[in-house]
Amino acid sequence: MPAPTDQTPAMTTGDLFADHDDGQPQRLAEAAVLLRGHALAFIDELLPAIAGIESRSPFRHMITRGGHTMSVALTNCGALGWCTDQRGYRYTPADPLSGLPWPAMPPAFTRLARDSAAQAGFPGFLPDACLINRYLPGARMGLHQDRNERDFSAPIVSVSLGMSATFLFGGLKRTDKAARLPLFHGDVVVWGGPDRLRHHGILPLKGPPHPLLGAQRINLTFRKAG
Ligand code: MD6
Ligand code: FE
Repeated sequence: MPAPTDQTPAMTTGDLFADHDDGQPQRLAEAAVLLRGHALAFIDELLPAIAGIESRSPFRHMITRGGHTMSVALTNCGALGWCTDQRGYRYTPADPLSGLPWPAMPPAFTRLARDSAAQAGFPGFLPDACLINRYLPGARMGLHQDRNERDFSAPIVSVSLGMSATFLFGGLKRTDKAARLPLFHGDVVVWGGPDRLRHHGILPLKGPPHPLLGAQRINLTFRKAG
């Protein structure tokens, strides 16, 4: 039995999300797959790329359509970036803070997203948008659907870095009971097809700081938005 590491899920989540630490994709639903640790092979490229993006388009707390300040801070890269203000949610070609285009999608991001999608059964995925969410302890993401993209036929690829978090994986109806799935540094979730509009969220971030990233979790969410 190997020593537990931050790649090893705690065995508290029942059979569906049990500790199959065998490098194989875990099927979460018909068209939703968890690739444990799949981003670790890219980590030396991802972290400097995030620093470069952040230097041009810093993390900021946006205001939701309902007028609440998000606990998660976000930035974007790629041709389109996800934004919210009191007028609502949309994708924009420019960072509203600077008026400049969002930073370009780093090649390592594109490769990771494409490779992850292909492993999950979605070959040829070419994202034009990467939303980068930063959670500090206590930050959370309420149950939501990702439905601001033009076409729902492309999957979403979601990469977790840093502190562990509990992902809520719900159904197509907001009131469907959500499963809880622990996500660890390097994990990648891909979903599309019939699961593309599932509700999902993140419980308030808590727990020990991550050895490499400290007291934060960073989530990269790749979409084809335009
Ligand atoms: C997060 N993720 O993991 C937030 N959306 O911090 C998302 O909102 C998300 O992980 C669509 C598909 C996968 C996701
Ligand atoms: Fe989402």
